[in-house]
Amino acid sequence: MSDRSVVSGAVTTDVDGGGAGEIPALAPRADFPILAREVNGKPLIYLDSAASSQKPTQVLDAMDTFARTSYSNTHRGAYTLAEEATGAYERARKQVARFINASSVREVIFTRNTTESINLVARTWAEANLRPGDTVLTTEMEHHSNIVPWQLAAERTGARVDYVPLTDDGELDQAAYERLLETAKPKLVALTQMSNVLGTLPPVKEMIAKAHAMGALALLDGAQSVPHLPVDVRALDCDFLAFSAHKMLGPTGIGALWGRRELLEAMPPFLGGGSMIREVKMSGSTWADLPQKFEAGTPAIIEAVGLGAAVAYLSALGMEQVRAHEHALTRYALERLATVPEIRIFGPGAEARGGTISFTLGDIHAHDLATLLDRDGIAIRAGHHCAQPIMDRYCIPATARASFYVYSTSSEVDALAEALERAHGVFAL
Ligand code: C6P
Repeated sequence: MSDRSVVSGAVTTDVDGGGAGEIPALAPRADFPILAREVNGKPLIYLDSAASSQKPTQVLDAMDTFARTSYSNTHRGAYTLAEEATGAYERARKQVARFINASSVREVIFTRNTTESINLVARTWAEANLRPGDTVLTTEMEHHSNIVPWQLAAERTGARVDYVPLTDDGELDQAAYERLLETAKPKLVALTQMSNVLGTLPPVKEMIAKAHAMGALALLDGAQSVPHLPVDVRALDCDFLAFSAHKMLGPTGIGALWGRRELLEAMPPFLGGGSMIREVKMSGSTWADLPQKFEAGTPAIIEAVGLGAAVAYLSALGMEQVRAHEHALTRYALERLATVPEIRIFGPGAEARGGTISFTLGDIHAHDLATLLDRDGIAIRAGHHCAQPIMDRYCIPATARASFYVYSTSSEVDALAEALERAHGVFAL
């Protein structure tokens, strides 16, 4: 990684960003081989990092080298490769623990992704703790991964799910939140740290403090925050945090659940099988210590190494710089996109959001827009983004969504705005 990569959101002349007045990429674009390809004869402009980010050579090489030289199963053999593989896997856990400032490496459970991490809590903690009439409080702004597991838990336990409503500006209604804490007395508040549709960054620290004051635990969905902001579980004082490697420069197939040690220790296991036991008798079994208790079966070993390399790459960039870069780009994008005729941008202003912008353009369907932009080599996402309650709240079937990351530049924002202007012209005919 070059020294230049730590210059954040600066307005400079730069090979990674174009001419003077540009916001260059924070990370060297040459680190990301896929960004050199063309799509439909045009240079790829990748604006769908909120769905899945691209991987730098450093991550690809770390996985490749490990697979070529040190791969075997973990925690099982007494031979050299098994020790090396176990060491690499556990090093990745330490890197993740440090990245989120966990107080113990045992508090980091590797899962497949954010979805599995939340389901783990919604099966084990919820079944052990929820009783008929209890409430889990989530919000109208959540991804389905932070709604459906609680609905399923409620069906199994007789508890109910309540929702903090959204305001017209795409914020969580804080007065309603306080009312719901008072009236519903939830056992747990399940809250996103950043909306994957509106980009909103709710005031989670204050919301967690209020939840605790009312005796509720707080789970954070960090799928969109951990890749883009400094996240410190001790400073936030949350009880659980869920996130996915593939949105933070790492591979698919691995994510993490961080949980407070005493809570994880008290929770029953999630999946049963190899690796998660202390002793198995035909009359019954006992469980391994954390984190193995929650890691049944052969884990995603190569992917863990990739996640470790992704964390190292992001740490070298600096998460404050990542946030500053995306903030600068988002502020620029909100201004530039506002000049596109008939555009409607959802969510709050740049100060209260991350680098994800959802919009509609006149009555052009979001899917048509995404298809048209693809002809210009521009990748954006279209649909309900697994957040149908948000679509219902704003009475829309879908949005188009552009999202930024460490390799994004203001030239790409300009290309997006110009392509939208052309699309508007085509559909206006
Ligand atoms: N959002 C998007 O395009 P998984 O699929 O388990 O890695 O992540 C689920 C998830 C949970 N919470 C939030 C806030 C998310 O944004 C996501 C994934 C992608 O918005 C895919 S739908």
